[in-house]
This record gives sequence, structure tokens and C-alpha cells, in this order.
Amino acid sequence: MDTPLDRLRQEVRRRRTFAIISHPDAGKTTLTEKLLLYGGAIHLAGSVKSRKATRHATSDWMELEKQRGISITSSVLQFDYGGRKLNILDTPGHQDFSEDTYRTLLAADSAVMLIDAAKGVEAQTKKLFKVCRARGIPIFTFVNKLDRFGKPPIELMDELESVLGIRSCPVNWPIGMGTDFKGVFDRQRKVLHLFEAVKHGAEEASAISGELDSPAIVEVLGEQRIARLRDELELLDVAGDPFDLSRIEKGELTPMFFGSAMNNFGVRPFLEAFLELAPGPLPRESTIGPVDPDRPTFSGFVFKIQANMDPAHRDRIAFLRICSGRFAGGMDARHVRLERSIRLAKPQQFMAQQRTAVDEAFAGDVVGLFDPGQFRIGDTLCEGPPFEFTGFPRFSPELFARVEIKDALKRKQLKKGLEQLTEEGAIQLFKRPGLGDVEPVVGAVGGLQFEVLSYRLENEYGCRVNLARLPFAVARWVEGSGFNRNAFDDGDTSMVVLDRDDLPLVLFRNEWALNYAAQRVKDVVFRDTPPKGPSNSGA
Ligand SMILES: Nc1nc2c(ncn2[C@@H]2O[C@H](COP(=O)(O)OP(=O)(O)OP(=O)(O)O)[C@@H](O)[C@H]2O)c(=O)[nH]1
Ligand SMILES: [Mg+2]
Repeated sequence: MDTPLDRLRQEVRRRRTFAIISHPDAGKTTLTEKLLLYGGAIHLAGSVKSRKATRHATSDWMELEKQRGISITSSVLQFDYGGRKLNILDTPGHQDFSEDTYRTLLAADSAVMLIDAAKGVEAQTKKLFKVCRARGIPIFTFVNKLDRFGKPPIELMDELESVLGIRSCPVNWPIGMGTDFKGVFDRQRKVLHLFEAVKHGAEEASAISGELDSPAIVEVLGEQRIARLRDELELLDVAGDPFDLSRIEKGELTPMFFGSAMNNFGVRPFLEAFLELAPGPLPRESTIGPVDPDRPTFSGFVFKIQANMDPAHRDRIAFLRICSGRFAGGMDARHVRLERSIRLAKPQQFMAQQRTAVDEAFAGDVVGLFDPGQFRIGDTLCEGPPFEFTGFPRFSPELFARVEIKDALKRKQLKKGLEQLTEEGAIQLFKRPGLGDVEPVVGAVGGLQFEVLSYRLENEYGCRVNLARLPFAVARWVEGSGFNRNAFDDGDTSMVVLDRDDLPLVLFRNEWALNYAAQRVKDVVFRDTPPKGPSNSGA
């Protein structure tokens, strides 16, 4: 009979947790939607931006995402496919939302990097690739939008090497592009998949598969195309890197796929190969060394907090990546930062906005926990002696605005809205010393975050605000006996604010102003992250 440890190992082994990353607009949300379609998790795929507003992509659930047709916040989607349990993390590409993307990447064991065939490797893709490479996780490349005319596949392989410094190994190879994109050739199985378009890509595309010389294939493609394909394949065999799983696992070689997410072309071949090649849950670094997923005691970390996902519930959800063991509903776990034990309700499984309670979850899974305000990004939960997961990226805000309320009667809603939305981590909330909750200051890394904040304050809390931009660009926490608030608070070159733990910070106009101030005062230490308080606060 299976012991609990055997069962844990089996469950862990069948999990695949991955993030989809790229520059804006390459098609992450569209591909995610199609993976759900092929995985049987949805029966009709929605689209990111459809004027007829038929059905929206599942992972762009937020009102503002639907309106703008862009992803603003990362989405968690779970489903079973072929005996595997998939946790997909669809991330936003826009750099103003990249904090969320960076944190979400910590929850993934591999990444699917999308490349727009016409645009090649773009700026934001480059940054995200570096983060994945630094973690040493395998990166799978999906070249998208082959239904449009783009760069030749060989050129894209070169670009991966010259821009990202990674060698690639095409697992499949496209036949034609643009309106002439006919299908992909599976180099390992030596089988061709030819596509037939389905209306708007809402349903699965049908495909005929066969060997290169099968009469049905020759009839559709013609001798000439087949001859060209044979030449290209020969060239790849000689010039390309051989398939090498150990190099893929180390992130030294990227398996490459081609397709059109919009038309569902190449999605199934990708999904099937990906599930074969992608690693299961990997160990995570912590204060007690790497934590193995098979470790029998439960542990995990919070990498994301989201308020008001479901308008009917108006609650907050903390997303937990389980790093080891089994999570059962009703269990007690140690909340390491708060130094106490808490009871965990049933874990919630997510399909973007929709949730279902499950009785248990295992290492590798991403689950949601109700958050009455007790979680922060970076928090560790564990059974047994306390330890903390490490390596959380911290961000220092560079843009600041004063929050001015338009209707003074809504002050209560504003306070609640600001507290809850800033807990999500994308916006930091500061108070002015002595002013309490009046005219608080918010800080962010990306300007669009302010737009999202004011939209959500109005939409989710019924509170209209004006965000008056302040002329500061650098925030430093200050410590030391030499710190004199008044000397820094002229409201012009610098300004003093307090963070959520009432620790003082000085906002400066620029680095120069900071350096100038630093030279003139003694016994003051300036830090770009909070000096004490919760470690790994993340925000
Ligand atoms: N022609 C073509 N268009 C596509 C394809 N895949 C996606 N698109 C379109 O490209 C646009 C962007 O797609 P999204 O899926 O929102 O891209 P994204 O990478 O999620 O974008 P962000 O989340 O905002 O970073 C949409 O208009 C899609 O319909 C494709 O295979 N072919
Ligand atoms: Mg998206």
C-alpha cells in the first residue's frame, strides 16, 4: 500500500507550474486561453479584444483589462490534462506592471517565452528572460503569430542567440507563414500536422497528421513545398543544436515551437511536447537551505495578493505557492512573520476569477487563501520549526502622487480602498507625519499603476480621487540619530513620509538631491528598502 510519502511524491511529480512571459501583445493571454481550450478546461475560447464583446479571454478578468485589451495583473489558472495537474500563470507584459510579473515568476518552475514572429525578441522579453535565466529555470520558446508575415525562423533562432545568448532547438518547424502557414513538422516524431482554420479560433482547430511522404500530405502541400521543407530540416540537423534535455533543464538550451495562438495552430503539439519536457516542482531557496518539494512537512510562500476578484465576495485572496508537502483544509501552519500559528481554511483553486474549494493541494500548486489582512507578499507559511523562503525581489517606488479625494464624505471608503489595494504590493501607501489619513501619498514603479489605482478606487470602492503627481523620484528609508525630520521636509527638494509600519522615508527629487543631502548630514543611513520590520516584505 502507498504510504503518505509515496502519495506525496506521486502528486508532486504530476504537477507542472509555469509562467507565460513576454513583451506586451505577443499573445500570452491568447495562448493561455487556447491552452485552456485544448486542456478541456473551457469549451469555447474567448478573445482578448473583441468589439462584439462575445467572450473575453478567461485570464483577463479585470474590468480594466477587458476594456483595454491588455493584462494588468497576473492570473492563475489550474486544470488537469493527460494525468498532469497544470498551474498556468499568465503574466502582464507591460513594464509598468512588471513587479507583479517578477514576483509571479518566483512561483513558476518553468517559463514559456512568447516571441511575436514579426517583432522578434523585444525589450521586455529580454528583461524577463534574464530573470528566468538567473533562476536557472527551463525556458520554452513559442514563436507566435505565424499567421502573419514575420521574420524567417532561422533568423529568429539567430536572434535568440545574439540578443538573449541562448541556443535553441526547434522541436517543431513551420511550413510557410502568413496566409501560407500550413502547419508544423514534429522533428522528433517525424510527423507533419497540417491545420485547418476554425472560425475565430474559438474552437479547436482540426489537423491532419502524417509522414512527409504520405499521399494525403503530398496532395495538400505539393512536391515543391515538401522539397523545401526537407532542405530546411536537413540544414537544421546539421547546423542546429541536438535536443538535450539536461541542457534544457539547466536553461542553457530552449526548445522552440511555432504557431498561431489566435488560430489555434500549433497549440496542441506545443502543449503535448511541453508537458513531456517541462520539469515538475523544483526546490526553493530558504533560510534553512533548499526546500525540496518532497519534504513531508507543508511549506509555501505568498507571492501575490489580489482584492475584489469576485464582485460578489469583495474579499482578498493571498496566492500561495506550495513549496513542500501537502496542504489540507483546516490544518494549522506557522505564519513566520507574525510568529504565530494560524488555521488555514480549505485551499481555493483558481481559474482566473473563478474559484473552487479543494480539500487538499500539494507542492507545486498555487492556491488561494482568504486574506483578512494578515498576509503580505513574501510571507512564509510552514509546518514544524520556522524558516523563511528567500530571494524576493524588492522594489523602490520612483513615482509619487498625493491622493486628493473629490467627495470628502467618502473618506472612509478611500481609507479602506487604499489599504486593501496597496496590500497587493504594486502601490505603496505613505502618510504625511502629523496628518494621519489626510492626503496620503502613493508611490509606484510604473505610471500606469496610478491609473489602475484611481480606476479601481472608483469602481471597487465608489471613491473618486485625483492623483496629484509630486516632483520626487527617489525614496529612501532613513535611520540614525542624526535624522531631523524638519531639515528634510521642505516640500520642494524633499519631503518626509511614513510607510505602513510608520517608518520614516525621505522622498527626493533625484539622485543628485539625495547625494547632496547625504553629504551634509551625519549619523543618518539612507536605505532603498525598509531597514527593519518584516523581512521579505516584498513591497
Ligand atoms: N495575428 C495574430 N494575432 C494574435 C495572435 N495571438 C494573439 N494575437 C493578437 O495580439 C493581441 C495581443 O494579444 P494578447 O494575448 O492580449 O497579448 P499579451 O501578450 O497577453 O499582452 P499583455 O498581457 O498586454 O502583455 C490581441 O489583439 C490578439 O488577438 C496570433 O497568433 N496571430
Ligand atoms: Mg495578456
